[in-house]
Amino acid sequence: MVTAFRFLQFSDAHLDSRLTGSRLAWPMQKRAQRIREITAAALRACRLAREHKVEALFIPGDLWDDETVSAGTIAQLLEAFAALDPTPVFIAPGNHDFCSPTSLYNDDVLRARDMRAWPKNVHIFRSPSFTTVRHPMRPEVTITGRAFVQNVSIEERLLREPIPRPPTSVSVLLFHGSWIEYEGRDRFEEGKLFTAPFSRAELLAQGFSYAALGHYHHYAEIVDEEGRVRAAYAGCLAGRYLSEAGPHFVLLGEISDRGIIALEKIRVDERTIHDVEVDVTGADSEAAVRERIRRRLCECGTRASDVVFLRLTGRLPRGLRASALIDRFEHEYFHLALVDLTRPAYDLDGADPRTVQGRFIHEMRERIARTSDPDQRALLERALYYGLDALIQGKVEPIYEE
Ligand SMILES: [Mn+2]
Repeated sequence: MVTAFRFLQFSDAHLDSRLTGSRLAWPMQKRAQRIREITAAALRACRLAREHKVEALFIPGDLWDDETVSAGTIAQLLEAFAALDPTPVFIAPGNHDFCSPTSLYNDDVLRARDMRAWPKNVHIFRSPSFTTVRHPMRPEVTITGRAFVQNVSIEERLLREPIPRPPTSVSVLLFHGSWIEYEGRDRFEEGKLFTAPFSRAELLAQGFSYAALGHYHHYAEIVDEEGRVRAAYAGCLAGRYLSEAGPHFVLLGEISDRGIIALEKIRVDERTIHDVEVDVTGADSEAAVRERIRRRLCECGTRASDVVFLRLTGRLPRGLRASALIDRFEHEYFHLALVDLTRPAYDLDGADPRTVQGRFIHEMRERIARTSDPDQRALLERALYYGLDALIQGKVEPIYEE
């Protein structure tokens, strides 16, 4: 029986990622602040490793975004890792922080930029093939990993064939890739690479004590037949996009020769992104609409430091504009983004069929009912409301576009 081995795991910090093109529509200043906060969260995670006296820090990839990461951020990271010496840090580069001759994992590149070299307590898995190293202080513990060497999708099933390694009582795998049974919200995100796919069965057949996984951005675990956790994605370090709504973690774990005996989730970011939908149908005044929004935000557990993505749906009383109703809420959060999907509460059923308006409603609703294509249907619905705006209010504004 070996003494339990303690580790800290985090991944997918995506340091200095741009945060542009997000549905959260970060204003420039808050975006800059958020980018700094994510770096601070990574440094806090490194401090946690020391506070909890772990024996290793495991980072299964996407530590930074290669195209945008600054020298200043890398310098802070290198200092934080060096401060952990002699505790080793193991890094398996992912698709966003791939390890190439021109990447920041190369000491020559750092030197050319007048930066310090990688600290000696950091082990980077630089080869695209699996290699295994022994823990410097715990020879009964092995760590196996590989590197992405460019940001391209790998179709090959890398975990299909057994990975050769010496027999030991505790074996850890660091792996960056797509677990095919993963169900988190970022799985089908636009632009998300499906890469180095593997199944639960393939991973379990490898027989590692534990696999620290990277690539997907929500916590997810793979459990064996005995109910023991055999692999986990810590998820991203801090939320940046709508698909990253919810809490994010660093993992503090303990492994014995029986496998994982403890795995604790620790938050290092004070903000949570919330995806909140409020149906305003039936709220017949400005005050009633506001009250409904307030109640829903409260139910969702939102706090002042959080980021809120607010979707308003349903029928809004005529003359009320959603954007005018939420100004008060905007100031209550670090950031609030509104998507107004409401339609005016026109009485579609009660329209008189002898009037132009009544015939227009009837004709448009028939066309909508005959359409099975969702895009065509959405277009016809918008046309119905633009037409009614013209007929009833005598004024048309482009307000029904998403
Ligand atoms: Mn990735």
